Formats: sequence, C-alpha cells, structure tokens
Amino acid sequence: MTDAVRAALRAQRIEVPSWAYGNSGTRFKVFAQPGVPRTPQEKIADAAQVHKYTGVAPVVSLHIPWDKVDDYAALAKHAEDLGVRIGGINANVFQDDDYKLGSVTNPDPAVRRKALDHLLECVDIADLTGSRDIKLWFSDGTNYPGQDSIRARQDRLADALQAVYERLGDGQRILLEYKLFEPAFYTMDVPDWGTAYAHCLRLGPKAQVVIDTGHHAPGTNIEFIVAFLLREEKLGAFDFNSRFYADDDLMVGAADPFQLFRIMHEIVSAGALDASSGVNFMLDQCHNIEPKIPAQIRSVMNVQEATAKALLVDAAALDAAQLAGDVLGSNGVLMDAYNTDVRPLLADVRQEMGLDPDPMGAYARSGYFEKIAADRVGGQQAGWGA
Ligand code: LRH
Ligand code: MN
Ligand code: MN
Repeated sequence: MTDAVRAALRAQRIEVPSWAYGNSGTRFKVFAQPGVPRTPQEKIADAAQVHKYTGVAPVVSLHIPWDKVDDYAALAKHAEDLGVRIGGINANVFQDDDYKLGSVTNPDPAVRRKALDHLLECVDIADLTGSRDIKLWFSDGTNYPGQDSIRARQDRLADALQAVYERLGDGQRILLEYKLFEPAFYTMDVPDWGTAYAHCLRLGPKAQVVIDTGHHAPGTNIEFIVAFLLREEKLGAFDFNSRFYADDDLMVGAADPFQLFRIMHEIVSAGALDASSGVNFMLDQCHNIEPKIPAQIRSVMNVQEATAKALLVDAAALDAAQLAGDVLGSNGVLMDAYNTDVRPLLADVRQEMGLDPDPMGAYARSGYFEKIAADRVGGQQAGWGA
C-alpha cells in the first residue's frame, strides 16, 4: 500500500504557467517585483527552479503572444537544457482592441478570421515545441440583452473550433476552457462545462474540457464535474488555483484544501492520476503580492498534499461502507484520509527522489532569488491581470 502511494507520488506531474513568473496585479494596480523575468527564456528558467526543488513540475505552459519568440524550436531546446519541457500552448484572443465584441464569435468576419489565424498559429507553434495541447479560452460574450444573437455566436464558435480541430496533428488535442463570467457580464459564449462538453463532443476525441477551478459560481460542486467528465473521457486538464470570490487566481489549496482533496479523490478513484490517463494537471495562477517562485513551489506542494491524502483513502473500506449503505462509515473513511498529516510522507518521498525534504527552505537557501534580483532589471508584466 505505502509503496504504491510513494510510487504514485514520485510519478505525479504538474505543469506550471509561464505567466505566473511575470509581474501581475488586478485592474487597480500591477505591482513590480524584483528579479522578475524579462523574456520567455527567463520565465522558463524560473519554472525550472520549481522543478528543481519539487521534482514533479517538469513542464511549462506558454501563452502566445506573451511568450512570443522568433525560434520556438530553440525555446524548446532551452527548456530541455534547463531540465524542463514546453507543455500546453495557450492561445490569446482577448487582449487586442479588435476583440472588443468578441474574437471567434465576433459579428465581423474579418475579426473572426484574425482570431482563427491566431489559433492556427498556436497549432504551428505546438508543432515546433512538440506540444500536445492547444488550450483555448475565449473571453467572448455580451454585456447587454439583445447585443448579439446567442445562437449565431454558438454557430461561429463551432465553426472556429472545427477549423482548429481539422488542423490538429496526430497526438495533438484541443483543450477547451469555460468561464462563468468576466470579461463579459451578460452572456459568455463558453460559460460552463456543459457548453464546453457539448462542443468537444461534436468535435470528436481530440477535443476535451479544461476545468479552471476559479471559473464557477460560488458553491459549485467541482468534483461532480470531474467525475462526470472523467466517465465520458472528456476531462483534458485542470487550471488549478484558489478563489474566495471569483477568478481570484490565488494559490491552489490555499482557500479550500478540502475541495482540492475532494477533486483529487475523484481523480485517484477513477485511476486518472497517471499521465497515461491524459489528464493534465496545470496551475493557472498569479502572484500579485507574494514572491512568485516560492508561491509556485508552495502550490505544487499543496497539490501533492491533496494527492497524498487522496491516495491514502482506504478504497476497500470505502467501497464496503458505501455498498452497505453506511453513510457515516463511508464519510468517516474519507475524512480519516483527509485528516492525515501527509507532510512527513512527502518529505520522505522527496528524499527518496534525491531532493531536499523542504523545497521552500531549499529554494530560499539557494541564493537564486538574490541572483535574479541583482541581474534582472525591468522585469515584464505577465500580460494582463490574468
Ligand atoms: C482566463 C484564464 C485563461 C487564460 C488565463 C491567463 O481567466 O483562466 O486560462 O488563458 O486566465
Ligand atoms: Mn485558466
Ligand atoms: Mn481565469
């Protein structure tokens, strides 16, 4: 039992976002931090630090054009030289003036063409970086009743998705992300998992849904969505983060570690933790006021802790209690696992992996922060408040 848990923890993989290392903030203020990366290459170098001290975060997502470079194959090589690789390519059709009324659902065909060209460019980039995932999130929607046809916008969305789907190479897939609101406040064109699921179902097996944990109405039962999509083989990935109110993009496991455990329990009990399941565990966070590399390390550790607890659930006892209709017994099995202190186990697993048992301390002692703070002047903004 413990051997299997340890092996699963050693094999776990978490993908970090390049944009977590840049300066970020809210629409009120972006706070500049010392040592922040000036280039995509430096963002990847920072991400490599997270992997160096956790051993389970060897993949970095890019966001285009935030991470635009002339030579993507060279960027992939740079990542490899640092011991990591490039993961998902995140499209960005939300920050140009042209997209005021939408991107792929815009009533103007010229704007739709521009947006689709960008999505196709992201597939080209994925070819160069060897990436499997093309991740699509659309800020498209409307603010006022009557502003545009809800149905026509769905048609335009479906057309764009179909064109991207047809361009996918072997082994590539579309990951479609939904969001309840923001920036649009009346309708979003992909507001929820049901809409994303329906589009992915029509497209085919190479289209799956992304669950960004911050993109739901308060109180939404996210683990139900996880269980449902897994059953339909339509769960492609997570964008992990925490929220107290809306799309807060705080550190995963900070606001509600119990929710994270419940999500990981669904993953573990469906056998979907392993990379072969195709579920990609990504972080999508912004560290507006806290130092960024340690915040990413902490986030990875939070996911590991929730995973370790989920792996400790006594599946046989849970099964027996559930089949016996033992409500309190089955809940008790789950809570026993959740209330276990897994930090000593994880410290041990890290030592088995040849790592320092204390990733936060090891990074702080490494001197990396002092070095980047001295070397890097004029760090980049992450993009927009993400
Ligand atoms: C949208 C979102 C999406 C973007 C990211 C920066 O709120 O979650 O994943 O790509 O933020
Ligand atoms: Mn997201
Ligand atoms: Mn978001």
